Amino acid sequence: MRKALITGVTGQDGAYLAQLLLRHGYSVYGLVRRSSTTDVNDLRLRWLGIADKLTLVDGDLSDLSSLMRAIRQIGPDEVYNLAAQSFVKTSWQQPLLTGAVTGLGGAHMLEAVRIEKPDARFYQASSSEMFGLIQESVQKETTPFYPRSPYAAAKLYAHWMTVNYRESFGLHASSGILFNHESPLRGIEFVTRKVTDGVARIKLGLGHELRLGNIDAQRDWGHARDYVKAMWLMLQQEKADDYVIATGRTVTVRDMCRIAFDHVGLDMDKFLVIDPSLFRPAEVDILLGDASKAKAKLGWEAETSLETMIKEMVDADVQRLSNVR
Ligand code: NDP
Ligand code: GDR
Repeated sequence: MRKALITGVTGQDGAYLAQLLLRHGYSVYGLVRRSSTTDVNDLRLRWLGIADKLTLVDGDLSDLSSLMRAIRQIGPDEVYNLAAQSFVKTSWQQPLLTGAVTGLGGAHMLEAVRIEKPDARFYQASSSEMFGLIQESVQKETTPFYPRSPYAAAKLYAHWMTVNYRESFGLHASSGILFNHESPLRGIEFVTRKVTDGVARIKLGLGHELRLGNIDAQRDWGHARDYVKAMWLMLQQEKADDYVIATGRTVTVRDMCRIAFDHVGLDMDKFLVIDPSLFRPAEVDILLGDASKAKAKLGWEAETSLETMIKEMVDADVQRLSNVR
């Protein structure tokens, strides 16, 4: 039985990836950091009905010794590094923590693999945020990077370390440059989930407005369930490489929001409030990915439309909030 270790297993992608790997017959291990509320940190795994099907091991990305111990004990065939301080806006308030976890944490993982299990295949969760102030209207693997936040700068460091460990030490290390991907398991602070939760609250009479920042920003949004398949496919290739994963369609926050309001029959213009405090010190105005390399080499393509995904998220939030009323 193949063994996989996922860091960030309690997050959105970690939960979906664990589900996918279990379906493929893997023995799945998830790294979790210590928390005072251990009874809620596996909420997403429970939502997917897989909490009792994987093994959780203690560790923190900022503590190299805990990562080395975990890898030594498990002896994984595949390691997926998904853990990060992943909220871009917080990275301006906690730039050093973001650097330590999202950036240096990636190097810690690479070191732990190189020292303890150099034949393991390694996946690094890189991000379209690295393109930042965009240099080409459609971004692909060869597009120059220009990070616009402490988060993006930290991701860029981990990305180049992944490339460097592949080239220097021959590690089977791949980096997925994933564009935004969402789901009902998305953290509530990210804009799609904030919108679907807000719309559900208004629909149920639990809220009266939705406050957003820059609604002119454009993103290439896909579904997390589709995107974790690409992560797995990258590690099934004979040669490690880097891939852009995207839908090839970009939409404004405003239009994404309208899909959610329309779905429950509400007029967005009556409830949407622009709150300047939600604007960022520097913005990534538009992202649009070209995933043709992933299509050609991995046979991967996005399957879920933005409309289908937003409706699924609104419905899940309506159901969740109806249950707690
Ligand atoms: P989430 O924010 O949902 O999950 C982040 C995970 O990292 C959580 O499990 C969290 O644990 C864990 N974590 C945070 N800090 C540490 C630490 N110091 N040590 C160990 N674990 C830690 O992120 P997503 O699932 O959305 O994203 C997965 C990865 O992909 C991230 O690296 C993200 O930056 C990247 N990415 C995401 C994209 C997206 O659109 N979703 C796009 C491109 C890249 P806890 O539950 O304890 O907080
Ligand atoms: P992003 O996602 O920063 O692209 O990073 P987020 O959903 O936070 O923002 C997307 C865009 O929406 C605008 N926006 C708002 N965003 C939030 N969160 N809240 C608001 O109220 C709001 N109003 C407008 C933002 O300014 C931005 O332009 C995500 C994360 O998952 C990263 O970890 C990942 O690397 C990238 O996607 C790809």
